[in-house]
Amino acid sequence: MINQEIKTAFEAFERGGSIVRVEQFTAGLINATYLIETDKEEKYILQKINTFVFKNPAELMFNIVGVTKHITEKIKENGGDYKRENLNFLPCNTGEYYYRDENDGAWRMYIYVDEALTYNKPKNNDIFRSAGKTFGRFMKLLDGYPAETLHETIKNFHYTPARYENLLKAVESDIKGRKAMCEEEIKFVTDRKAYTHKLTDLIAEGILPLRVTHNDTKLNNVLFDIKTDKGICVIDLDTIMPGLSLYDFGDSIRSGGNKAAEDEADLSKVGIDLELFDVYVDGFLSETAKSLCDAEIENLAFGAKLMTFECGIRFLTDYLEGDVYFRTTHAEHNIVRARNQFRLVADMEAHMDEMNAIVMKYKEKYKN
Ligand code: GN1
Ligand code: MG
Repeated sequence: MINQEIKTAFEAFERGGSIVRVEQFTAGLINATYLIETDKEEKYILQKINTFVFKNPAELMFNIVGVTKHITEKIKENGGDYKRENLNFLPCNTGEYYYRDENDGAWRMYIYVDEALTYNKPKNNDIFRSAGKTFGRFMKLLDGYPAETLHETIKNFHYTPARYENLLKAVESDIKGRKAMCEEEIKFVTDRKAYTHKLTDLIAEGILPLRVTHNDTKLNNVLFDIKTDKGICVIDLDTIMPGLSLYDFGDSIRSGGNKAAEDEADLSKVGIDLELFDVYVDGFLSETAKSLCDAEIENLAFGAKLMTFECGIRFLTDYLEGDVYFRTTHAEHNIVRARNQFRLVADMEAHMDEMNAIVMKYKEKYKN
C-alpha cells in the first residue's frame, strides 16, 4: 500500500506513471526523503521539506532552482552531463518548484541519479579524497554566482556567536530539566568562547571573503558513481548561502574525518583520522588552492575544529530544548552526539600542529 500523502504529492508533479515502490532514506536529519519508482523508467526523489527548519519553501526553492540552473549551464559549457552531475528539480502543477499539500506540508521532487550511492563513512581514502574534490569543484562552479540574490534560508546558520548565545538561552530556560545532565559539556563550550568569533572577526576585518557555499558538506551529501566510486555531484542544497570556504571544508572533516560516526557513544573510538584529513585536503585544494586566499588556507584546520565545535553546540542546544530540531531515535541521541563532537574537538586541539602541517604541504603543492 502506497502512503496516500506521498501518492498525492507525487501526482502533483505530473510525471505520469504509477508508483510501484517507495523507499525512505533516513540518513539526513532534517527532511523526509523518498525514492519513488514507477512503472516507467525514470525514478525520482520526493522530499517533504521540514518547514519547522525551513520556514519559507518558496525562498528555499528559489535559491535551489537558481543555483542548479547556473550549474547546468556551467556543466554544458564544460561538455559534461548535467543530468548526472547536477540535481534536476521539477515544477508541479502550479508551475512552482514545490507543492503545498492540504495540511500545509511542502514537497519537492527531482530526478533520481541512478547508479550512484552515498557513504556515511569513507570506506577508503580515495572516497574521501574524491569528496574533497567534489565539494571543491562545487564551490568553483558557484564562483561568480550573484550572492546577493540568495535568500538566507536559515538565519545565522554558521554564525557561531549566535549558536553560542542560543545555547546559553537554552541553558538558562532549561525547559526539559536536562541541564544537570550536561554541566561538563556546557563548561567545555564556555571555556572555548573565543573560538566562536575568530572567523566572524576576520570577515568583519575584510580578511576572509564571503563566497557562495554549500554549508552542509557532510560526506553523505555527495553522490558517488556506483562503478568508479568517483564523486559525481553534491546534494542537499537547502543551505546554499553566502558563507566561508572554511565552513564547507570544516564540516566535511567534522563528519567524514572522525574515526567514528557522529553518534558513536563510545568516546574512545572518536578522534581525527589524520590520514583521512590528509587526503581530503589533497582533494579539496587540488580544485580550490588557486582561488583561495592565504588567510583561507591558513585557517582550514581551524575551520574543521570550529565546525565540529559548532555542531556540538547545536546538538547540545537541541538536547536542552527537547529534541525539536534534529531527527533522533532515542532520548539520549543529541547528548551522545554533542559529547562525540566535543571529544573530536579535543582531539583536534591535540593534533592542530599536524593538521596545519598537512594543509601547508598541499598549499605548496597546488598553489604554485
Ligand atoms: C543536518 O540534513 P543533514 O542530515 O544533511 C544539518 C547539518 C548538520 C548535520 C549533522 C539544515 O544535515 O547542519 O551538520 O545534520 N542540516 C541542517 O549531522 O541543519
Ligand atoms: Mg543530507
